[in-house]
Amino acid sequence: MVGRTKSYFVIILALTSLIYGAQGANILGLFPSLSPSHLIISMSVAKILAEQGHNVTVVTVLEPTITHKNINLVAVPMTKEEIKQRSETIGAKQKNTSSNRLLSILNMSGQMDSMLRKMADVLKDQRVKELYLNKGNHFDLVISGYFMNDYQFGFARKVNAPVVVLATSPPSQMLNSLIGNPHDKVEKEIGMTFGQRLDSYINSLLYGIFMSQIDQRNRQYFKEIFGDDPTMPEYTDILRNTSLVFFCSHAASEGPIRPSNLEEFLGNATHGAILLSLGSNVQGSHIKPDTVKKIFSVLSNLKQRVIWKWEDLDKTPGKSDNILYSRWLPQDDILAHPSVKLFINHAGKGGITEAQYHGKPMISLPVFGDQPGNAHAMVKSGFGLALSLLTLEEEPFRAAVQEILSNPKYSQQVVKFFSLYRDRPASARDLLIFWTEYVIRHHGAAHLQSPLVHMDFIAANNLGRGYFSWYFINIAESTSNHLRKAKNELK
Ligand SMILES: *[C@@H]1O[C@H](CO)[C@@H](O)[C@H](O)[C@H]1NC(C)=O
Ligand SMILES: *[C@@H]1O[C@H](CO)[C@@H](O)[C@H](O)[C@H]1NC(C)=O
Ligand SMILES: *[C@@H]1O[C@H](CO)[C@@H](O)[C@H](O)[C@H]1NC(C)=O
Ligand SMILES: *[C@@H]1O[C@H](CO)[C@@H](O)[C@H](O)[C@H]1NC(C)=O
Ligand SMILES: CC(=O)N[C@H]1CO[C@H](CO)[C@@H](O)[C@@H]1O
Repeated sequence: MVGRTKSYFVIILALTSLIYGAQGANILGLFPSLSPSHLIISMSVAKILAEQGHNVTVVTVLEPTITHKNINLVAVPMTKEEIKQRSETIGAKQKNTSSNRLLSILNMSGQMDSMLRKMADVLKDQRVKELYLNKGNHFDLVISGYFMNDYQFGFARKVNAPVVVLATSPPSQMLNSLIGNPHDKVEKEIGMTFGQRLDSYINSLLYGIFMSQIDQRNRQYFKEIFGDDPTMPEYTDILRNTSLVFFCSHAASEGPIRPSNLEEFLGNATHGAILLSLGSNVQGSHIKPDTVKKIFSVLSNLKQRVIWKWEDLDKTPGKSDNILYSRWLPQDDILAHPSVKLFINHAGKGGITEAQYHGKPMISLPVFGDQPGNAHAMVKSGFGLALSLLTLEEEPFRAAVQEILSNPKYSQQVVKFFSLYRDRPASARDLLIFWTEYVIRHHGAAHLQSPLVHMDFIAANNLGRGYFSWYFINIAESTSNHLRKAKNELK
């Protein structure tokens, strides 16, 4: 009797470990992005998994500020020359943009070349190759930090583990094909005019050109890095192996570190405070001196206190009693402070999400990449205003600051959002842990994948199966709708 109970017990234990058995897994994070803000998010994810008892190995270029004793770091730092070049590239982006969209998109991919090059070189580094050459290593999962680097999935194949993509951005067209999401050629929005829809369509075509360039480059890097291995599957098949994509929903707090002078500065701010931070890529020295002067002129004349993220404390934009410059800021903690009434940012996804999380209205000064799009979405949601940093003028900037400080509608709107945002069945942390372990438990969880990932264009769009005419009618119908609406607008 006793023996039988014991064996039941063993069976139950075995079953439980089958269902819940993802403890102490070996997880490999490939995070070679050269953007410090991406690394903060990726390392937060690594830390959460390490805290769960997983053995996490991460490959990075930049030195992470977030660490944990269960995280093994494989660092492939940039050379001095590479650091200099990168700073110049970002500086060039602030100072020179073409008004021609096609040219500037082509140019953007050109400028990104050196960043992508470095990321590809990281995978060729002997320290990194050892991870699969050393047969003693075993990985249950690869987390691929996303930065237009799909060739990186080849690494997951090398260590024979499922791959999860960690995107430090909102859902975007770039990620759609990986998980079989359909492409929307035109943004869907109530009340869009024909002109706006046309504009949105042209944008999506230009984006397509940009993406095909990136795709070509990825194919070339894939060949360079893994071409010596004849057992490697085709690149196209490698792309169809993504188990899951994590989008960035809310950057984890960097902890309760708050330099006491900041605490005091905010605590004493009887008229409220403003936080100005243009993110980790854009440094003060990258902004045109003239623009800095204009920003200073507006902010130094306010009765609100201002915390301004600025690297070179020997050469600040100017002295003013209400402005405190700081090289590094616990941004999340500052935004949580009740004194803060406005967050001036560069429309990075991380910063906007943090402001939304703390219910703070914003002024965004986007520069490049996903920033203009993030700023547009933020303004549309009613959380604040946006002005281009490249063409910033004093008066519109002053007016925008006054508008946000005096008109409560922005703060009300973002507070409304934040009460919805925080009201969820599980925290982002719990969801991350659950789905990561789920993919490990089910060896890639291929059943989660959309069949569209494995279908070509014709099959995916039901062409050639008698649906052809239906498809066309649909197009004709929506086109005539567009035309009717356009005519009404002209009247
Ligand atoms: C911007 O680019 C133009 C050519 O496209 C060049 O003439 C100009 O000097 C550049 N400006 C800066 C600030 O680099
Ligand atoms: C493209 O970028 C380079 C810097 O990388 C800049 O010198 C050039 O003027 C840009 N051209 C256009 C058309 O924007
Ligand atoms: C953690 O992973 C690394 C890299 O695969 C490996 O060298 C190390 O032995 C692992 N540690 C444990 C405790 O499994
Ligand atoms: C804040 O106020 C306290 C007391 O009211 C004062 O001692 C302190 O110097 C003030 N700090 C700043 C930064 O103004
Ligand atoms: C989601 C998916 O298709 N995963 C597959 C990726 O490749 C490995 C090994 O080749 C398979 O075992 C997974 O099922």
